[in-house]
Amino acid sequence: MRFNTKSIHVGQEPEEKTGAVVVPIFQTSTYAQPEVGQHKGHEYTRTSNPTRDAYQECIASLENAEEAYAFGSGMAAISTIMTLFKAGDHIISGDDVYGGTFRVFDKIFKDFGLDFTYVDTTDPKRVAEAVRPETKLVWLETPTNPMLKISDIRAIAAVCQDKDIFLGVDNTFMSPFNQRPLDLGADMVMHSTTKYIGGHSDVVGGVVCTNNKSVGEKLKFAQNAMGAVMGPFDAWLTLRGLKTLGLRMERHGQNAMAVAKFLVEHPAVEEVIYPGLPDHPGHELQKQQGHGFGGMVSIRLATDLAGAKKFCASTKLFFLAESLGGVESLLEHPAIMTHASVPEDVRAELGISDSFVRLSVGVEHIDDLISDLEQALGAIG
Ligand code: P1T
Repeated sequence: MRFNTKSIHVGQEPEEKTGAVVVPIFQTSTYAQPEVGQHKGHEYTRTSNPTRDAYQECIASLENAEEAYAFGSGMAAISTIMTLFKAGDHIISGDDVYGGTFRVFDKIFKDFGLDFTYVDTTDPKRVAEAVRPETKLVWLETPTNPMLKISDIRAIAAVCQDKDIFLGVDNTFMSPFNQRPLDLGADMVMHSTTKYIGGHSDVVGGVVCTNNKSVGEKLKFAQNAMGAVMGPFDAWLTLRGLKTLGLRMERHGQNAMAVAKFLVEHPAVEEVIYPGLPDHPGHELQKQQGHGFGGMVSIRLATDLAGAKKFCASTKLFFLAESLGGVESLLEHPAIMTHASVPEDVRAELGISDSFVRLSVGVEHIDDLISDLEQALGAIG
């Protein structure tokens, strides 16, 4: 089956009793057992639930994974991955990651004895140089949030394989439609499914997919033991989102490319960062390792903080909001919003300045989106 067929059919056979073509929401915490010690495949919803199982099977197939485990949020998924490691282990993380990811590493897991080194993963040599005997995991986002830097998954996987280090990729910005890191050598792929996978800004979730049996067993155990699971209704909404993932990603990509091209020409915009633009440093690499460039565009405005705030408050279709990946366009100011927990000097080094704005380009009609940006850029003054 091809991607768009899998997203509609895998794990989604008509229901046995009624023939319902949509997987039901098994909104139950527990399951009646015919006898002590016997059950019909499910005992308790923290451990397993038919709606969540259907969704996990479908998303696993889209990432070309054997197994997938769904969590209550992207951060719950990342936190559960961290529990696979122990005090003294060393983790190499990309230097430009979602602010909440940096925060949980720096403010929580560091105190549990995990040691983190942050490197610019766009150069695989820097990853290799940061490796120590205790290194157990390389964690990367590609494209990164919010600078949209591209890292070579294959090359970094090669660094890890030589040394028995796991490679985990946060694939949130690309979705499995645009990029499948397990095919490129990653051991785990994680998503904030709150974003493109759910796709409608109405549900928070996270998932981890893997082909590594021992990692899968540990994740399954931790999902149940720690209990940061996705509930049945959220799994149902996310499974519904998956059905149109391919269609949406195609339009997100087309719209983002058109928005990027429009912004490049606009005098109020100093810099446009979009991996689909030929002058993006990761453009050729992304062409090789993926199937599209996604819907995220970052810009540096030719103005100051007041001007950037004015722009963000002036768009009408692009809602000023955290998050991304929904059908509706959003924009946000990373320095004040999503990446406020990143120290100021690190933000400055990365280029997350006062005039830096991140756009999540939705699937509305492109002419309306461009008119909206045009009037908001005009309002900067
Ligand atoms: O919000 P949550 O579902 O817990 O996912 C966290 C997360 C993990 N990884 C990436 C790349 C992310 O972008 C996020 C969440 N990001 C936002 C809310 C944001 O606006 O960037």
